Amino acid sequence: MSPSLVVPADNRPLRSITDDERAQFQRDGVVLLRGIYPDGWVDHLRAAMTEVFERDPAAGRVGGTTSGLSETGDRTEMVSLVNRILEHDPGADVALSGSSAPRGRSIVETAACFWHQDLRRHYLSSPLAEIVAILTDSREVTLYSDQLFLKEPGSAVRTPWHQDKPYFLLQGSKVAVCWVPVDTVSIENGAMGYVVGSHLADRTYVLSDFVSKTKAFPEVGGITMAGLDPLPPIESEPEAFELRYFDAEPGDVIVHHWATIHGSTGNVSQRALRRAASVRYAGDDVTFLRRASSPEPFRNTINLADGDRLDRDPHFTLAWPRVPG
Ligand SMILES: O=C(O)CCC(=O)C(=O)O
Repeated sequence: MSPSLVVPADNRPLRSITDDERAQFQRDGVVLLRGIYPDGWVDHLRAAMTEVFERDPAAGRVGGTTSGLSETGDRTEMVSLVNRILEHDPGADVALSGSSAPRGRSIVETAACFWHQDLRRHYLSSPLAEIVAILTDSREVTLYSDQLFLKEPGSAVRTPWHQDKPYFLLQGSKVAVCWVPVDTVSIENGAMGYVVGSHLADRTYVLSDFVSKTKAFPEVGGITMAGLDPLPPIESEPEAFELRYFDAEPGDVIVHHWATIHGSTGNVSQRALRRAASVRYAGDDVTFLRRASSPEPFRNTINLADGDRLDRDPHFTLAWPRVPG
């Protein structure tokens, strides 16, 4: 085992969370916690992510997003996808930063925590679950799933504006997403941006297809957008919204509420790699919901009924309070 994959002994955050940070999470739907994540845990995450990104991309695929039966998650390489779209339709509405053709790789790896044991251990043993317990005021926190993002220099592909809620097989209000960078992140290589306060609208929006600026996710494999609200016009009227972008360093963690609209810039830098893990946790009032809009690659493998506690299915594990061992 690589020395970086040895789990650090100390699993507490580096500092306490202030009352002001808790209030920001509640009020704005997002908070940047600077200098809270210990170096040893950042190194551990970086090593685990590197293993995932560098594995054979064809390994172990079952069916991906279409069947909903994948136990090995799903990977999309966005640069090839965008270039294929542009080849067929040079005027396509793809979400890019800058005007150069995208190059390098931009990977979105969904649900690696279901097959990569070091990542799973990370999410269950690191300080993240305790941070979520504090911000959501929860006695218990369960690991739901994860997504890993790699944006290589020049890849330019933005993450379009979207809300996580319609993607997740959950109901309740205490769902929080920890965005954990393992590289220095700026507006040039993929800063996260949030629509401040958008979680308070009590709406569930049509899913983004994750490639274009405004197109909806395709209704394939039983997925439907029926009953969802159209996403607000952030692309066409950005001045009408309070948009907040964050620079971030390894050691910082950004936590957003699952109903907060967010996205990120593309990597237009010459050399600055940008990798981050997005780790999704459910707090006290959250139960399972077989959501018709959800494209989760594992959605048809879950043996739960609506309203069930998540940890009755082995895909979802209680992360806080920590179980010894
Ligand atoms: O890292 C990114 O570009 C997007 C992250 C994201 O959408 C999320 O954490 O839910």
